[in-house]
Amino acid sequence: MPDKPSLLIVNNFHADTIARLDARYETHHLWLLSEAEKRELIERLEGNCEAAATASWICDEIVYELGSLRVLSCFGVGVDGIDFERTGAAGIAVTNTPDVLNDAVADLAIALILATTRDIVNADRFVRAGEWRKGPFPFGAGLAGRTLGILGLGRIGNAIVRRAEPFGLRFAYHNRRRKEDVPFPYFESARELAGQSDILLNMLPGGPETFGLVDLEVLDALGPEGIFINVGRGSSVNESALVQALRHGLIAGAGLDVYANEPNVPAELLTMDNVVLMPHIGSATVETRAAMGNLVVENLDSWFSAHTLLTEVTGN
Ligand code: NAP
Ligand code: 8YV
Repeated sequence: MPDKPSLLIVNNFHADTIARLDARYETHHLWLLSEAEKRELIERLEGNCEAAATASWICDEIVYELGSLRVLSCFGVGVDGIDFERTGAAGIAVTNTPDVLNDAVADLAIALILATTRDIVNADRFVRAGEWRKGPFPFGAGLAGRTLGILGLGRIGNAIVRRAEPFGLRFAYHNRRRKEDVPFPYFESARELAGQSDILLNMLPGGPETFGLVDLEVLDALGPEGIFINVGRGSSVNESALVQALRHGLIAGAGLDVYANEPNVPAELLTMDNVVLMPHIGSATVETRAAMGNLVVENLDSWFSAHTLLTEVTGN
C-alpha cells in the first residue's frame, strides 16, 4: 500500500506544479497513456483515488468515470474545460485559481490596448525596415477621453480598470446583471456596449452561455474607428465575423490573446497588419504560474488534511 494519497494528474498543465505533486502524492500521469491504458488505470484506481488535478480549460472525459473521485483541482480560473453537469451529478467538488492571475492578465490587456491604438508592432517593423528615413510613421489614437467598454467586468476586468484609469480612459460595461457598486454606465447587451465604446475588451468566460456572443452585429456597432481586444476566451467570439469586420473596415483593429481553436489561429488573421496576435500568454509570468500552481497544491493539501477547499467553484 502506498503511504501517500493517490492523485490522478489528467494533463501536463505546468511542469513545476506537477513535480511538486509528484513529490507529495502517489501520482498517475493520465496524459502519457494510450486510451486502453487510461481505461485500465481508471479501473485500477476505483475506490483508491479521490482526487485529480487538471488544466481548467481542458480535461479528459474519462476522469468522470472514476466513481471514487471527490475533488478536481484545476490550474486556471476559466473552468470551461470542466463538465459541471457531470461533476455535480457525481458529487465531485471543483477548484480553480482565481485572483492570483489578475495582475498578469490585466497587464497584458493594457499591453494590447497600447499595442493596437499606437500600432506598436508595425512601428517596430517600420524602424527595422529602414522606412523611418523616408518619412514619419502614421499617427495613432490617444486614450484620454476615450471609452473602454468591458464585456465581463469581474476580477480581471476590475484590475484592468485600475490600470487604465491613469490613462484618462472612461469605462462602461456589460455583465448579465448591473453591479450596484460599479459607477460606470451599464449596458444590457454587448451590442449596446459596443455602440458606446471606442475600445471593446472581452473578458468573458467561455462555455455555452457566451459562445459566439461577439458577432458581426456587435463588431459593426463598435464602428470603423473601434478596436476589439480579447483576453477572455476565443469561443465567445465569432472568429469569421471578426475576420470579416477587420477585412472590410467595420472595425479598425484588434488585439487578441485567445482564439476559438487554440493553438490554431485563423489563417486570415496572420496576414492582417491591423491585428496584434498573442499566444494565450495572459497569465504567463513565472511568478503568476507559480502562484496558480500553489493554489492547485493547497486545495489538494487542504482536502486531504481537513476535507475543506480554498477556492471551490460551481460553474464557469
Ligand atoms: P470573473 O471574476 O468571474 O468575471 C467574469 C465576469 O463576466 C463576471 O463579472 C460576470 O458577471 C460576467 N459574465 C459571465 N457570464 C456572462 C454572460 N453570459 N454575459 C455577460 N456577462 C457575463 O472572472 P475573471 O477571473 O475576471 O476571469 C474571466 C475570464 O478570463 C475567465 O473565465 C477566463 O476565461 C479568462 N482568462 C483568460 C486568461 C488569459 O490568459 N488570457 C487568463 C485568465 C482568465 P455576471 O455574473 O454579473 O454576469
Ligand atoms: C491559462 C487561463 O490557465 O486561467 C485561465 O483561465 O486562460 C490561463 O491562465 C493559461 O493560459 C494556461 O495555459
